[in-house]
Amino acid sequence: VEEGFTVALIKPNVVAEGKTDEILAEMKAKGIKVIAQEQRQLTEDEAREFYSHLKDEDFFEELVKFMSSGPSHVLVLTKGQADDSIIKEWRDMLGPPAVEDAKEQAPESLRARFGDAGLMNALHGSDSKETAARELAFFFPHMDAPKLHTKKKDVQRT
Ligand code: YYY
Ligand code: MG
Repeated sequence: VEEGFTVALIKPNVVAEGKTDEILAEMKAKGIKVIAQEQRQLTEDEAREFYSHLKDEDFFEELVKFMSSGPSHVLVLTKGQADDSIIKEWRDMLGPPAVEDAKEQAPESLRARFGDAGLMNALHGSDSKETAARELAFFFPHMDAPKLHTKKKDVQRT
């Protein structure tokens, strides 16, 4: 990949609340560009696969139900930089995973501002370069990561 990227999800609670455009505007204000995006409702099986690393957690089934409860907005994000700094930058914008912690520790963060409670933390961001590549393949299988540049005419750009 010539430009570092991360995979973000605006989760079903936020899409249902009609906050998608507001969050897209915040991304733009921070200089983040959207390489690809799609509104998509995960099936329970897809949610299980997406969060398969959490399958032994006691909250797993609840997480699967929530993530498949309505459409999510799936995004591939970049700042056009060659390195992977967008991964950490986006996660810093998200704040801590638990909404209660986000409100206490990072009140300006997106999870503090858009999260509901607990699991319903509004947004996802890939946690590493490897995860970003796996998640890109999961959501946009035609966008083979090393060929991102040559394939981008295939996907919606904003
Ligand atoms: O990557 P991130 O979303 O920040 O956290 P993960 O540890 O990957 O957890 C994924 C997902 O699971 C999180 O967004 C909410 C939920 N979750 C939870 O409800 N309770 C926890 N103790 C940990 C995670
Ligand atoms: Mg994670």
